[in-house]
Amino acid sequence: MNRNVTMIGVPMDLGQNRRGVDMGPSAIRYAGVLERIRTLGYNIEDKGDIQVKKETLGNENIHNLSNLDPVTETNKSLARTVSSINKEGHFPLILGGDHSIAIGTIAGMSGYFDNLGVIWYDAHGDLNTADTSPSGNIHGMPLAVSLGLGHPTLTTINGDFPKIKPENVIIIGARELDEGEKDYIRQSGMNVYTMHEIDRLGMSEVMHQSINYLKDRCDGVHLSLDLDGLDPHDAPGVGTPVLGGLTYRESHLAMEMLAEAKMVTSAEFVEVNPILDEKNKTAEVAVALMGSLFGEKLK
Ligand code: 6HN
Ligand code: MN
Ligand code: MN
Ligand code: MN
Repeated sequence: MNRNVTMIGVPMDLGQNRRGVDMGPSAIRYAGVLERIRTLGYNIEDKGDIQVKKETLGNENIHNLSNLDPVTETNKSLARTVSSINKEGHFPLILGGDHSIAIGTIAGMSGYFDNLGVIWYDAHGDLNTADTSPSGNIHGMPLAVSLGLGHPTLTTINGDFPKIKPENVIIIGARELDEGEKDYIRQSGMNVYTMHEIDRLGMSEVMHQSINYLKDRCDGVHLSLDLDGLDPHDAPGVGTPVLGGLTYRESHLAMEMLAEAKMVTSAEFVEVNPILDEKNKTAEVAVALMGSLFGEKLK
């Protein structure tokens, strides 16, 4: 993996309606992320936080899209920052914030790859558009937006084209999909390992298949890890917990196998909400998983 890592926090909580997830980057820093990754021999630099402009200009909910303006502005600036980290040849490590920030991260990455792969580690599909969303929360939409689906204000961030292709996406850990999301998955043929498949095959086989699949077709891979992919037992500090999730150990194994495969070119860890957490457990889990992703076991 790239030895030069640039870390950015995105204190965003406007993609959903539970306050506190904007403190995620601080909680992850406090849990010792810099030290953890530096110890593994990386040059990691913390570039601080992207500014989140909270003014909503009176447009709190346009077309079932809550806080569209500030979510758009923040993602534009994140996309620019991620793009410049790429230009420098560094690995972007993004700390959330709610999952709406994946819009900016992926938009910033996509220009550097012909076939960017995405591993979406999440209890949810985040494949809603304003038309299918039960909540109007943009954190339930970033994967759809990156595929070019949804409101043009979002899909045109960093260019008017789909940032990724459905066949280059693998969802891992899904167990709460809305009807519109299921329809999209069926018609696009997207690869989804729900908890059912993971129970049947085991995480080792799921990662083995995912890595082989992406290795053949992608020139870069972005890992978008929503902490609610884990079971709420192991990661309680999230806004939309869903029972029956991935364990701490399964998640480590997934990260370790990605480290061995040396294929990940950017990563984000999102949805850590310190207000809903037990001590700083979920942030600590995030940092431990980053340790594995950056090759702790290989040392
Ligand atoms: N996340 N599918 C639900 C919605 O409101 O669209 C939940 C989304 C959760 C999003 O956890 O990043
Ligand atoms: Mn450099
Ligand atoms: Mn989720
Ligand atoms: Mn998510």
